[in-house]
Amino acid sequence: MGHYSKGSEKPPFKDDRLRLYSMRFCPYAQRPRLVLAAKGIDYECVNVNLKDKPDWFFDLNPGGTVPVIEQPDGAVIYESAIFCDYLEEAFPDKPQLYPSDPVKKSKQKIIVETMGKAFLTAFFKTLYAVGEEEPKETCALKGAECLCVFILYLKLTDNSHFICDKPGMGDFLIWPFFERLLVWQALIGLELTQFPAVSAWCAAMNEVPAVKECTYPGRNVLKVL
Ligand SMILES: N[C@@H](CCC(=O)N[C@@H](CS)C(=O)NCC(=O)O)C(=O)O
Repeated sequence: MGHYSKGSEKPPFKDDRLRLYSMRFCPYAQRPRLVLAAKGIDYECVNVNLKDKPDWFFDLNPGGTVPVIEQPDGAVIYESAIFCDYLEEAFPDKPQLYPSDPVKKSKQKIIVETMGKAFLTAFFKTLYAVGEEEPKETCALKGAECLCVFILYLKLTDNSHFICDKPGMGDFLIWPFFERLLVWQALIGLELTQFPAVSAWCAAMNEVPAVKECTYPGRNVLKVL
C-alpha cells in the first residue's frame, strides 16, 4: 500500500467504514490499529507520506500528525490515546477494552499517561540519538529506568501477565513502544531478561491475536540485521 504525498488528491470514501490515516512504522498509529483489531472493527487504512504531506491532510489535522480517524459523515478525531477512548465509547457492542471497575480503569490510564508520555517519549528520543548524541550506556540506563517504573505499575495491579486480567486498553496503547524496544534492545545494550515481569508481559502480549495481526513491519527486518 502506497503513501499519499503532496500533490495527491484526497481519496473519496467508497463505503461507510471508518478511515484511519496512518504511516506503516508509526507507533502511535499502531495503537488504534491494535484497538480496531481487538474490537473486530473493519476500517479503511490510508497511509500518508509524513516527509511530504498532502495539503488536504492539514484540513484533517492542523498539527499534521498521524494517526487520524475520519468517519464517512466527515467527523475527524486525532490524538491516538483520545480516539482509542472514542472507539471504546462509539462501539459499545464491541469487546470493551477497559475494565468496568473505575479504579482499575484509572490505573490503565495512569500507565498510559506515565509510560506513554514522560518516560517512553524521552527514552525513544534518546534511542534515536544512540551513538550520535548519547552514549549507548546512557540509553540503556534510561530504558532500564522506564522498565522499572513499568514493573511497579504491573505490581500495583495484582494480575496475570497483563495490566489487568486480560489484554486491555493500557496494554495495547503502550505495546507499540515495547515492540520496538524488543527489536532494539540489542542495539542499546539493554537486557530485557533482567526484567522478568516485563519479559513475561511481552511474551503474553506476543500471543494476543490483535498483536500478531498488527506487528511493526520493521520487526522482521531488524531481526536479521
Ligand atoms: N500525540 C500524537 C503523536 C503522533 C505522532 O507524533 N505521529 C508521528 C509519526 S510516528 C507524526 O505524525 N509525525 C509527523 C510530524 O510530526 O510532522 C498521537 O498520539 O497521535
